[in-house]
Amino acid sequence: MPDTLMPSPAREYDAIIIGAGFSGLYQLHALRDRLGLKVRVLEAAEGIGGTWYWNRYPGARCDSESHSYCYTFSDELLSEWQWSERYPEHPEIRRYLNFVADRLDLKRDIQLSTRVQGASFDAASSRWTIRTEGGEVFSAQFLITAIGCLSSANVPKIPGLEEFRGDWYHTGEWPHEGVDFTGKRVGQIGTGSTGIQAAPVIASQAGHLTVFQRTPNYSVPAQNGPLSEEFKEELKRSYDEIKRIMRSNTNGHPFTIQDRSVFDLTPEQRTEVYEKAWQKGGLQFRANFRDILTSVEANDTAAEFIKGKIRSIVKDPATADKLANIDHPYAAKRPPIDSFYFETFNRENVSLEDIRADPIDRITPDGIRLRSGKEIKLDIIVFATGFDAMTGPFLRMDIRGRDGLTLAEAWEAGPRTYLGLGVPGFPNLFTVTGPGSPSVLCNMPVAIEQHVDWITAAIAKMRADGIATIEATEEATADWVAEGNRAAEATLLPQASSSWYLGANVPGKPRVFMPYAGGMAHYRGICDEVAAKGYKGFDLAPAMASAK
Ligand code: NA7
Repeated sequence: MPDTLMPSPAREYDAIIIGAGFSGLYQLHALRDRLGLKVRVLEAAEGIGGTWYWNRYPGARCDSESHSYCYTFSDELLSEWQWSERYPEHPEIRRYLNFVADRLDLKRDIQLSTRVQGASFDAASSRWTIRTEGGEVFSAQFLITAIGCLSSANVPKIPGLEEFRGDWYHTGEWPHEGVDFTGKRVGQIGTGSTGIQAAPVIASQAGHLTVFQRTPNYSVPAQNGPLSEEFKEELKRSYDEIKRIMRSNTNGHPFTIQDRSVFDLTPEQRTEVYEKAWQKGGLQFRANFRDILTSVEANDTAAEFIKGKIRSIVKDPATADKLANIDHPYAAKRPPIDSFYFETFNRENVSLEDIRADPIDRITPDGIRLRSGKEIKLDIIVFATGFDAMTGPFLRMDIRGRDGLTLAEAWEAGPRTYLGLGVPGFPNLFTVTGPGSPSVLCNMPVAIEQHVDWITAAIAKMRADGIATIEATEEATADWVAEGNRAAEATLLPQASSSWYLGANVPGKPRVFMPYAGGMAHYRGICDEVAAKGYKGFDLAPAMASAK
């Protein structure tokens, strides 16, 4: 290494955190302000916010309810911030994260516009060397990834894109100045949560919107709206109870899954329950029965109800057929919630192309041509095509553990972690909401707080006991991967063959169910037990013994 690239003393840290979204901000606060560590956050973007820095597409808002989509570790933060709507829109979430960063004086330790190119572990010093694309080098005992699960945009390699004469955008890298759709012919590829949020807003501005649908999707109305003063007052009174529910249930949301089977009710009673849930709106729809995600027969009742709704909303029967021709159980893919998505197809200026029946052949200079030869002329293409989820953000960096082992090699057949927190061969690397943890199956701030608290406690313990390295063992990792598969197989989640949970949306990606499906509360108990048993499943090595 040339001398100029040697880490200077000023660049020596106890911990380097990659990412300044929900995870990175809290991890910085926890390590710096609770443990007194010297910490730096490296963030690729020009501002903080993580997911919400990048996702500024029309209609982008969170599917978790605002009062649950925030930190709960500080009562002061909770009482000083007020959300305006049931589901927060992207600018409000950025305002919130900036409020937190200012309130906790975090920005002085966050280095923006700094993309990490790679990191390597040196067994002799038990430290990580972190390199940025700008050529800076940092050294730290701990490397903590707070890089988000959905931060690596997936732009499909459709032939001809480079010849397209119009403009194109990926929803996850949306221009800050916005896009003017007025009078434009817009093609939107993708009908996941993003596409379902974006289509109604784009349609309201565009000359014409064509939605290219590969896999039809369920959606339930969000029933979004401003929060009433009564609700805000009630919230103040009941926050302790809400926190308790969020931290003790399966999915980290402020509601519990009801302990009754679909078949405890008559068909008429069931329909009444679903109708009420539809009117109430939101992800809570799936929480009405305990067996929706475990029994195909139970799931069918919810699926049929939603398909019936689609047919009753969409006036053109052929379009309704295409939208309701859904091939997977309800909520086996991440279930979207929407504001007038199906209603959008009743507009004169909106059409739907079923690209499962007639796939995209190529992008032409003037639009998109389907295999049948039909060409749709377009001025703008919007890729609402999702992300290389969970592993993508890791593998676009060159992370090397012991003996030069790359993470790409270690994860060749899919991600292998212990608890989604550590990787064998990569000592002192902590992965906030990493693959193998509940992460995206949980309301994210709850999953993040649990991980940050666990990591912080582990580091505090290491410091107290003079431990230099912590490293997941191969054996514990193999057991955890098996447990992850068992937990997924106990649900209907793996049955959605096109799901990004399985990596199926990215050609060539190993098909492994990536998040832990055993439930957040259960997972929290496992993590607590691991810690209580002296970090069982991790090798802890004192300074001299850490160079294996
Ligand atoms: P998703 O849920 O991965 O959805 C992406 C959509 O794009 C989905 O309908 C895909 O169809 C479609 N897609 C992807 N690649 C292609 C190609 N090559 N051709 C046609 N259509 C394609 O991403 P989102 O951004 O909507 O949501 C991600 C998460 O963000 C969401 O689940 C929430 O957790 C928040 P497919 O289903 O693969 O057939």
